[in-house]
Amino acid sequence: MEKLSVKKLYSPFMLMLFLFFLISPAFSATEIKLGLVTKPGSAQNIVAEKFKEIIEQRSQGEIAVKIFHSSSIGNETEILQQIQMGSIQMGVITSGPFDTFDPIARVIDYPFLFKDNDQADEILDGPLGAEILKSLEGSGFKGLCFSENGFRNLTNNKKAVKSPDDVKGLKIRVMDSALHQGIWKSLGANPTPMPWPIYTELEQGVIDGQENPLWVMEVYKFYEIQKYMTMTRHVYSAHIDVASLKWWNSLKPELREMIHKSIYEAAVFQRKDNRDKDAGRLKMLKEKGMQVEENPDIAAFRAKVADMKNMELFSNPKVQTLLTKMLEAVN
Ligand code: EAX
Repeated sequence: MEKLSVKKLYSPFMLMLFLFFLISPAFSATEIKLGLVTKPGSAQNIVAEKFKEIIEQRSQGEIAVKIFHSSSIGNETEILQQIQMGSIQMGVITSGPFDTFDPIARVIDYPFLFKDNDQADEILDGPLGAEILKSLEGSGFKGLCFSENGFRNLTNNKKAVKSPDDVKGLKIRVMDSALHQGIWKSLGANPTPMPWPIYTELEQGVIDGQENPLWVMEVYKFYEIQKYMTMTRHVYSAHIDVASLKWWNSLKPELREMIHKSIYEAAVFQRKDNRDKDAGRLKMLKEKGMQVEENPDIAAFRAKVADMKNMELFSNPKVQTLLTKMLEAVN
């Protein structure tokens, strides 16, 4: 057998190979896998695309974003689990499903909390929003900022709904969230938790209705299968834009700052985009034949959920304290 000579080891080829491995990390981009459950054109995907555009340009190739949309890597709860483990780096996820991981997220979705978009921005971009983002670190998430789904409205295929009396017995699909189930139980409906998407279930009548912001009725063509819409605006639905804490802690501070700044810019862009489009959407949904109740008896809806702050759902002291602060801040 031929002996491995020192001369061979130091051959020019070996030297080049060694040098290549030494410097290669400098050339390889950091890939961010980002998960979401909705499709192109959706609120979540608009945030993700904008973030990709900003960060890839700003980092001059150091960061590459790969978007996994349409539940291709799982539903919202499953994406969050992958983010916790660090196999997925980021997500644009509706606030509702976070409450399985940290009940603090419930506070955002408290019924009839924010009076309008400006108030939602002011509070979620301020110190109370920061408390929520910080709290998520306890579950392995780096909460970065809030983008939006928007104010949620009820649709159904059974009857026109003007007051909570009309809701009685309706089978309403809700997100995987104890709070959302609680809200619809308090309103007298029959809430059924189900992950996104839900078109087939609505079409087949497994559920009578659902609740979501206007963009959803447009992008998912719910006007084809839901006759009635009521502008309940019962919950302001945020997305929490998150990263895996494990991954985040492994990044250089400059990179963290760049990511944080870029996702926040994307979120601000998307909130405005979403709001700018709402009037046109309402018009279009009516043209498509939806029967819209624009002035439901909101006072009656509010009265049905007025006691929710005293429910078991909010009994955790950290959650109760934040909810109290929030309710004071919106008044
Ligand atoms: O954005 O599950 C839901 O109802 C969410 O709002 C959905 O992801 C659409």
